[in-house]
Amino acid sequence: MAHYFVGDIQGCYDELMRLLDKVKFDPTQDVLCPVGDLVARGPASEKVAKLMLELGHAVEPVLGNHDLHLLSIYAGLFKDKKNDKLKKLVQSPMVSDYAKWLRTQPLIRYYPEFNIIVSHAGTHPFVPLETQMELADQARQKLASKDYKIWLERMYGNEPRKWRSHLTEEEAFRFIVNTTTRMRFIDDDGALDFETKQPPSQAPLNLSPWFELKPKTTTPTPIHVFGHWAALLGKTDDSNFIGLDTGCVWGNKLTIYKAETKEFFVQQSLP
Ligand SMILES: [Mn+2]
Repeated sequence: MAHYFVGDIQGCYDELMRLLDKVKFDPTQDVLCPVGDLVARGPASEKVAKLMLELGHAVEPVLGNHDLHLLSIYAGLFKDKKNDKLKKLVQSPMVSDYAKWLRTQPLIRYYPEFNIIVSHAGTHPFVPLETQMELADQARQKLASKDYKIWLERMYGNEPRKWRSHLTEEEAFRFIVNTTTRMRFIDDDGALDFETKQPPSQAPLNLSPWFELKPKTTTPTPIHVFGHWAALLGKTDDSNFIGLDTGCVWGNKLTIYKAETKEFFVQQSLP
């Protein structure tokens, strides 16, 4: 049995299948752990969605911003934009099953056997991990509930940028969704920044990539596995932060990390 963490698939079905072949993925024994953004922007989101439903217990994803956005489109809050390339999936008869499955998936997973924490964008270095895991679990329950449309509507917006213990339920929900699915840069005060689009080397001086800020705690932090930031091409300069979004949908690569052996496997984007 092996755990295969895979970067942002974004509808790149053929590349995913080649990689699964390469690692000899066996759904009766192994687990595929996508780091979010399973669909959108790529050529075959509907095939990826179908595969996820077929894999059943052999797949353990966390939600990314595009996965949440698909749920909002499915819920009728938005029309799918041409760039999203979600039309086939949204019109497919299995979309209701896929949305139902997606709604029960978490924002954060923790694998104690590897001391690995997984989320799509990352976790906030200044907020205790236990707090974030609790908030993420509350968010999962909201999205799995019959009130999920209300919570999807409340999800949109950049505020609050900073964590405080007296946020309202809605503010806390938005904070944990934004942190785990959209975060890239954080300022010196710990406020999330969503405006900066530059790579880390060209970012304003008061901003740092979330994984470069040291947590205000003495307990050792787990190994973080994340996606979302294709411009990094997986590079964090810190082996405790494993970036798996290597930009397959942008013509680069899809990456798998096998936790048992700490090996990386890559598949070049197909023409
Ligand atoms: Mn993303």
